Amino acid sequence: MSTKLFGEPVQRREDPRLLTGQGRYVDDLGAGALEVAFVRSPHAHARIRDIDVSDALDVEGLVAIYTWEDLPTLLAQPLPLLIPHPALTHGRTAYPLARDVVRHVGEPVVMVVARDRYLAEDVCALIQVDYELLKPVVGVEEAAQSAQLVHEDVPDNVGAHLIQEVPSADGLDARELIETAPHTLTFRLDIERSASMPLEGRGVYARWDADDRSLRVYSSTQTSTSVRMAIAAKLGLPLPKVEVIAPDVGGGFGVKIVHPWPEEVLVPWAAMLLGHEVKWTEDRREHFVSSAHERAQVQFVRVGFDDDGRVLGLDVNILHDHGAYTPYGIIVPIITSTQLLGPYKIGAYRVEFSSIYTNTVQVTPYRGAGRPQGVFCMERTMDHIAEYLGADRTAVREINFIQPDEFPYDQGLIFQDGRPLIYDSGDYPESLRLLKELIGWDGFPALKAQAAAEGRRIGLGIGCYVEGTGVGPYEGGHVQITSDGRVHVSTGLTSQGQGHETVFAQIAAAELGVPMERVSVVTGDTRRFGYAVGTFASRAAVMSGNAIALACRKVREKALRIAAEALEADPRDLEIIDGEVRVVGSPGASIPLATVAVLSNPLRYAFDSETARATQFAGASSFDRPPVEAGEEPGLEGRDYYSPIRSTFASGMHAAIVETDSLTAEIRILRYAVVHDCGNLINPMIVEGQIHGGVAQGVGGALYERMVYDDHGQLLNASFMDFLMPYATEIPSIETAHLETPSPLNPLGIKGAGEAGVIPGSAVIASAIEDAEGIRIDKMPISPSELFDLRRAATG
Ligand code: MCN
Repeated sequence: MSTKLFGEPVQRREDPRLLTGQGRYVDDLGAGALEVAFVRSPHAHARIRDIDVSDALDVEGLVAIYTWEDLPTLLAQPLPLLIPHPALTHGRTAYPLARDVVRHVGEPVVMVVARDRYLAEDVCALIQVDYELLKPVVGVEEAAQSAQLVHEDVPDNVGAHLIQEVPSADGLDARELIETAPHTLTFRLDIERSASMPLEGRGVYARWDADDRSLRVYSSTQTSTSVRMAIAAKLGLPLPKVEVIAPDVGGGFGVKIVHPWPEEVLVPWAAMLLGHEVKWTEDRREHFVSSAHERAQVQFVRVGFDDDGRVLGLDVNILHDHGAYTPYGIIVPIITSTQLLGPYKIGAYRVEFSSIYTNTVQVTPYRGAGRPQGVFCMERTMDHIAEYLGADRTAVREINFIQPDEFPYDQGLIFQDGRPLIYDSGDYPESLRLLKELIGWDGFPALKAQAAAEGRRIGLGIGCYVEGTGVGPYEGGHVQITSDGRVHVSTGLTSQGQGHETVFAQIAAAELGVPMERVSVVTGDTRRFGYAVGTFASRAAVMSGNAIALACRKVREKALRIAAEALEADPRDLEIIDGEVRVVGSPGASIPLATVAVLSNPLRYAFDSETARATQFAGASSFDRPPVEAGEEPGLEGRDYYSPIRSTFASGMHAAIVETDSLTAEIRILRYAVVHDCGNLINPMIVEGQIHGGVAQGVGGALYERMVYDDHGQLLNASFMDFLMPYATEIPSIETAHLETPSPLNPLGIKGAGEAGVIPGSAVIASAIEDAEGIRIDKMPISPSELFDLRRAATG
């Protein structure tokens, strides 16, 4: 492979389109479609006694009103539980429209279809739902002790309970080792609820072709292939009669991987039933109360360690707030418990979690997916050990690091993909060295003393993580070179802003030896590629990147074979440069890939795109066209799949310097440094952009963002007026250094990068505030008023 494009900071080719308003999002489509609005539950827990639509029926422009009772049998079932797990003994999912009980504010109860959204909303306001109020269960600790049940048949509100244990090399368990350790610490950590907040909410637009009995659905989804399967199954249609397309998607951050959302099956169903285009666009309040949240965990930690800070035993007990339903299984607490150990090898580990139902919005993965909570746990542990021993925080980390010569390193756990959690490669001591250099770790005490002399409080924090990325089972790529020499690449997974059009074109151009301008990329369109898993778990680069590279290699081989015949050369003597197949060392002997594409098809036509005329090539008459040989396929195209034996593990370390105002307790980030290792970089500029976006979300999670529920299960801050997201002004410029330890598991040696930036945010900021203030920070996010209260409590 030519390395010219692979690894280059190529500008994102999608940006001119997206930044100048040329993007095509779901709501840009379907002018003239009927529009949908939902009556959603205003109560956190209630039984539906009656739904009275009589006042709504006379509204001019109303087309249809549907409740659960109107749904056909397949649609009237609960939505699928996507990732079952033996520990999830009481998995529960919602009905597309509530059947008899609503379990969180925002649950859809009635669907209204009208001429436009305004009318649909007016109709919703006239529908009377009679509710019998039930006592809501709010707060994970309250739920774990409450006699009140979210689901009548789920005792103690416990959906899942799982213990994983990794004994020490000599067979001792974590609790034994903690009991006998020279030092022990016990503490509690809290992380509040937050959520993905993509600029574009969810949205669905469906067209039914009654003659063809086929559906075309546009959805703002992270997985068009799975939405397609769900629609076909739920609406009783053959798969080939359903097409699902993810057009431009304005961010997903995890929430759009859930499938099908109720709206994704209800809107196409209405389109079929009404024989008319139908669409629904989520509004912001709906996104707050009707999609999904994450984070929300309470963790009880007990750790035993020696005089040097070496961890001998770690015992973590996690209460995970799962909200009302578990459509995505227990992936989040599984990731927390298995990824928590980060770059460290510890004596023995025990982790236990209980996944608890509450009458709040359901919890599914949000960028980082359980890792920010795990890293908060492990990194707080490292800081607390250092504080106890009076040791440098980096020294305690270093002594626990897995060393470069210990890879592959088996953590002895089972990862989210059901496979052993084995780290493939990394160099944690070198990452730390780079980070300390970047942030000026060793010089910080002098800076701090100087600031103190000026009456200012500054603190330095650190956070390290390892992140399983590129989760299987597979992804595919298709590559076609047409007779104009253009290269058409498609892969089934979707894009939400990660820059896939650019990086996949870089890979294809580098593999095929063609200029990048000749390569076009399509993602998330089941018409072009029908098999895919989706975009989550920082997997697109590893999975589709490698699949596209493999497909390119097939096409390249075929091109060389055909060209060798035409040039009367040995394929081994050929190279492809600038879209031309050349005989190495004979500059005159060459043939353009465009011509090879013509030769690859027995028809041997070349279409001139300017005159729209077909030209018969190389004197081939209609009588002497060669046959398609056995084992051969016409066309210069190829398809391949990449399916890894297990995930690959990226890693990184962040450091931040914060200043806390000595009067107001306002918290300001002065510097933020990142060392990141995602194996070989396809595009360093894109990876940096991903890190910057992630860090911004990490800062949001550490200092601003939280879902505030009252005791009635009402979300009090369900708008951007009250849910504080950081502006650009709150995000410091981010200093980044890359380390590249290639993954030995995949042909391109890459690991994922899409979530990395967000993962250690809370850990790093907590560490820095603690350093500035000398007060334990064990609960995030933290606001100035909370810091102020902590100060007061500390000084009595
Ligand atoms: N990349 C690279 N070299 C590597 C690894 C990655 O150049 N060694 C590039 C990739 O080619 C891709 C980007 O970095 O352009 C992220 O790659 P990857 O880590 O494979 O992540 P995915 O593409 O699978 O994206 C998913 C990931 C997740 S899980 C969330 S959540 C997330 C994220 O990416 N949501 C995002 N980044 C987002 N960025 C935007 N703008 N919007 C979202 O919704």
